Formats: sequence, C-alpha cells, structure tokens
Amino acid sequence: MPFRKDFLWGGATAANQCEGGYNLGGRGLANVDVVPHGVDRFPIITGELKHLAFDEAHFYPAKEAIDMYHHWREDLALFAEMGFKTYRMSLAWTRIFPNGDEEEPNEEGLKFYEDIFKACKEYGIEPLVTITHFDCPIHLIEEYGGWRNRKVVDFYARLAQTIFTRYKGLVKYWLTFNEINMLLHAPFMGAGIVFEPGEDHDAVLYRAAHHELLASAIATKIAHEIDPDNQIGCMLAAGEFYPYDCKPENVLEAQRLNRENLFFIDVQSRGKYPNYALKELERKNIILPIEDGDLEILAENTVDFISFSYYSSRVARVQDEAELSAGNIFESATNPYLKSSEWGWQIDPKGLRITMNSVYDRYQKPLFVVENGLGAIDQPNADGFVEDDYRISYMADHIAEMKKAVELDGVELLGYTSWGCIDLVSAGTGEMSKRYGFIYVDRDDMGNGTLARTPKKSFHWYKQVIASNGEDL
Ligand code: P53
Repeated sequence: MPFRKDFLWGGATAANQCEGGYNLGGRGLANVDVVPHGVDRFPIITGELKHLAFDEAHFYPAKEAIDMYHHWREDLALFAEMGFKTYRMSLAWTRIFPNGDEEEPNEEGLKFYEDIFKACKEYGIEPLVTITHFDCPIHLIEEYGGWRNRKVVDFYARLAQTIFTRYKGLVKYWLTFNEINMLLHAPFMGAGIVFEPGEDHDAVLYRAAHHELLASAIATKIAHEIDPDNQIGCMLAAGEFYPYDCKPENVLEAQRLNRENLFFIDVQSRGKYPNYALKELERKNIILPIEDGDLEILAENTVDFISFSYYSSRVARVQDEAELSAGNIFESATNPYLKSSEWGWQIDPKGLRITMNSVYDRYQKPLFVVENGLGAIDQPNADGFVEDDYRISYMADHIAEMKKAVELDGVELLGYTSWGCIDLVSAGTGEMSKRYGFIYVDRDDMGNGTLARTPKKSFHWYKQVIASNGEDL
C-alpha cells in the first residue's frame, strides 16, 4: 500500500472564505472582511489601493461567506460522512483578539473553535489548524502598519500562546502562516500591508517577511514547549517553475523564481537565511530588521513538516510579457503542453509529483499536501445535483501522481486535504461561482441563495477514495 495506514485524508477551508459572522461573537474587523468582489479587489489585495472600511459601492463576500458560523455542525457531519480523517481550517484572529493587541482574549471566540475541535474529536477527525490564513486585524493595520511593524510579532506570539494552551490535547497539527510566500504577491492579504506613496516595495515586503518568519519560529517554540506532541508546519504556495526550454537564461530564471518562493521555507525549515537571498538583498540595499537573538530563534525552532498548496506548475521565460498565462497572481508563461481551467490555471498532475520531489529533496522532512483542486463552474441539474466529473478527473489524476511520488520515489507524505471541500468564496476573485467543493452551496457571487448544502457526485467519489486509502480512484 503506497499511503500509510494513518494517512490523513480530508479537505481544507479558511475562516475568511467560509465562516461569515463577521460581526458576531465579539469578533473584530479584519483585512479580509473589507476586500470586495469586483474590479477593485486586485489593487486592494496587492496593497496598492488603500481600503480599510466598508462602503456602499462594493459587495463584501466575506461578511457572510457561506455562513459556516451557523452551519458548521451540519458541514462537519458531511465531512465525517465522506470519512475525513482530518479537516484543515483556520482561526479568525479577530474572533480571539478582536483588535489584535488586547491583553486578554475574547472567550466567545475561543469557545467557538473549542466546540468545533471537540466535535472533530467525536468524529475521529484530526484538526489541522492554520493560525493565520490571509487574515490580520484591521486595528493592527491602522495602528501599526501591519506586519512591517515588529510589535505585531509579539501580538502573534500572544495569539499562539493562547491557542496552544487552550487547545492542548484537541489540536496537534498546526500551520503558522498560510502560503507565506504569497506575502510577496498579495501583501495586503499576506501581511496587512498597504503601501505608502514612494515606498520601496521590496524593502517593506522583506521587512514584513522577517517579522513573519520570526513569529513563525517563536510560535513553533511555544508550541513545542506547551506540548511536545505538537507538530508544526510551514505552508508554501507551491508549483514548480519549469524553464520554458533549455535556453540557459530560461533555466536560470526558473531557478530564480523557484528560490523566490522557497526562500521562506528555507528559513522555516533549515533555520537560516539562504546565501542567494542575502546576496540579493545586499544588492538591493535592503537591510533585514534582524535584532539580537533573532537568528538563534530561527535556527533553533524549525518546522516539523512542510505543507503546501498545489494547483499548477508554472513556466519561467525571460522577457515575454505578452505570453503570460491569465488568471493567477503568479506570473507564468503559458505551457503549450497543458490544458487550462475556466480561470486560466493550467492543469498539470505530473507537476504535483515533480513539486513533491523537489521539496522533499531540499528539506528531507515529511510533506503534507494541504490544498489542491479545481475551481470550476458547477451547474446543478433539474434535481439540484451537480455531476462534476471534471473535478473527479482532476483530483483522480493528481492523487495518482501523488501516489507515485510516495510509492515510486519514496517521498514521506502525511496527508492530503483538497481545497474548498465545501464551496466557498474565492480568495483571488471573491466569487462564489469559482467552486472547488464536494458539497454545493446555494449562494451566488452577489450573496443571493438559500445557503442549502447538497453533496455533488464528487462527494461520493471522494468517500470511496478515502475508504480505499487512495486505491479506488
Ligand atoms: P482561488 C493564487 C495562487 C495560488 C494560491 O485560490 C492561491 C492564490 C490566491 O488566489 O491561494 C490559495 O480562491 C489560498 C486559498 C485560495 C486557493 O488558493 O483564488 O490558500 O485561500 O482560495 C484557491 O481560486
């Protein structure tokens, strides 16, 4: 059998994309709440357009999302019915510390997640918890400038201390930051960064990066002190960059782009800044805000496992702006050998095996595939049933390649959680119509719908994948 007996099959969500209840239970306002659907979304998530409050001109999908705040018991029951061994979810920082800088946490928020974890335990579902999935309290952005400010490291450490203490025995698997390398591409989402006019963007981004990397190491330290059983992972937006061809310039460019992503994981997994990055920062006159003791903290508190999202491989080609493939925050040339999704994301199952091998070769730590899936338009039939064969085939092809990485290449793999196991709001576009789920949610891009949940064809398929431990695809 390729997959270990205790392989963690499951699905993944993020608080801001599914919970809603943005103003309930004493919750404070977060960056992700004020990111609208529509054309202004992109300049806002990239930190180019300052937008820190609601207005009448926009629709804000995260406010209610799919209202998991009220539906979670029903949703968890459906996950259990599929046989989930794990459920990846994130905490909304603002439920626990509404402003981010309070001394004392909000009990109602802590209790909300405790109830979910206890229910998971009853189902035998192991929670896999992302501490921050693109969320940052608005107050920390307005008052401190987000992660550019070192004080935010302390606030994050307080959050970490609070949750590791409270959820000891209930949660064992933790991820410190979702897609930490996304900070470079979507800094408002990744680090609560809004650029000031005339600012050196790279200097701000790498300053914030040092703070997040430090916070991640401090959280790892606290987690291990509170419970040596805790397993802490980093989380990479992965997808190998292939050179467009054997032209050495393109090979070099692929190496550069792979390193730009892996830079974060290099620090979190190997415990020090890689030389290629130090040299580049030096050339750009960027000085990391390293204080006494920081490098020791990074060195002594590396992660236990490496998790990543994988949707697509990418292609590196110098100077061919016109050929960039659409639809993704990452710039990539188009790969002529691959088909694309309705959103222009190129589909490359073998790329998952390639990516797994590259990451495992580099770090030699267990991997966890924590996001993968197909964002597609689903059309329920007359009976309200979605026959999503396209999704089944995407996932079957990816799981088959993942299996080869384990069986043929010997990669250590802890588990697989597909993205958006229940339909939720798209991070990139704010749409509901970009669906990933095994469970259809009746809600459209503008928030209309009953919120009713209906299993799709893929629900039954995934149930059988789990029951057969990945044999029956
Ligand atoms: P959506 C871009 C590229 C790679 C991963 O994305 C990304 C993004 C953000 O658009 O984010 C991850 O919803 C992320 C999830 C997100 C998922 O990919 O744009 O961790 O929050 O929903 C899929 O289709």
